[in-house]
Amino acid sequence: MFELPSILTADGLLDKAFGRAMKATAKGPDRMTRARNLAVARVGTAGKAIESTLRGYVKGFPSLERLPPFYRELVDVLVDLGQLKKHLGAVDWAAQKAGEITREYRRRIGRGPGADIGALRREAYGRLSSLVRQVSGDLDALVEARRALRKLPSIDPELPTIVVAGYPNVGKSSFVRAVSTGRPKIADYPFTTKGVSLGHFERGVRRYQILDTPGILDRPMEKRNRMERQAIAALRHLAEAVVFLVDPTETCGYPLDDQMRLLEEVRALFPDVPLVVAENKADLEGPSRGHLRISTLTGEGVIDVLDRVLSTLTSRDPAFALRSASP
Ligand SMILES: Nc1nc2c(ncn2[C@@H]2O[C@H](COP(=O)(O)OP(=O)(O)OP(=O)(O)O)[C@@H](O)[C@H]2O)c(=O)[nH]1
Ligand SMILES: [Mg+2]
Repeated sequence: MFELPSILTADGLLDKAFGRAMKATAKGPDRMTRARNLAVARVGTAGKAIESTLRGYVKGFPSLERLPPFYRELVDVLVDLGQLKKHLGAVDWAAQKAGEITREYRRRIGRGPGADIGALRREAYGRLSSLVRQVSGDLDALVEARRALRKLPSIDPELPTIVVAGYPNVGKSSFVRAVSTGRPKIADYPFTTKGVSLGHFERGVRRYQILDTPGILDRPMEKRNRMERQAIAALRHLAEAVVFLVDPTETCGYPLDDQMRLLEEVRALFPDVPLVVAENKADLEGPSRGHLRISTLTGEGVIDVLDRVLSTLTSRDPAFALRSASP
């Protein structure tokens, strides 16, 4: 989703800056002047590399204030907005400081005879190194944040969005795989899905996006982990309709009663979002609470769920009903 700059560690950045400085050249009428000019050029090259690289990192991060609400909440869940701002602030400060150090030493080395060129050059390198090392933890945090943000799917605000939600291990990813281009991982343990992911499908002339989400447990919001909170964010900000899957066979490892309590919570939290409940794993023995019975394994009922979801979308948007009726 986000085009973010790739970020060097403190050591990587210092290697790059001093490596460039090594290649600097200088001219001058005599040996002394050439040596002085070379030292000025080296400090300038290293300092500017550090300053501009660090500034690029700060600029390259999306302006967090202007993110759409879904991404804002997700960034907060994944990397903590407050912390991220602090790290970016520290890196910005270091960029400015690098500029100051560079200017100071270029001036002092260039001042002319009497200056100990070698010692000043080493001092400048030393100060630039310790400056970059000072923000080493901040750089590491940006590397982490970038890794998390790059994985976020690109939601198209123009397309109708269906969110698949429910307890862990009930077959949400299997459902998304069965009906869309999405290829989420499926496995027989809870929290296989660790973040939201996107699939697309077409019906007639219309294109839809469908989101797979991590499982949610029936427990207080403040106890919910990072994975559950991403699912809640998708329901809150993106869902125009919800497919809520339950597993009455309880082979998912969770009692059906707990799953039904989560269903009631989701209904209560998002009363305006149409929701279709389906009982998955109908190929196995299990009780029914009277909802649509489906099996993502055999394909039974899967299309019926989609039909029902799409009809709720259509009935809520008369303009859309007209649009999709005309060829
Ligand atoms: N028998 C049967 N097993 C199913 C069916 N649908 C899914 N499964 C199995 O249930 C397990 C969980 O499936 P997933 O699709 O990974 O479930 P999920 O809800 O995405 O799980 P998390 O991402 O961990 O929350 C896997 O072993 C699937 O093969 C079904 O219709 N019948
Ligand atoms: Mg899954």
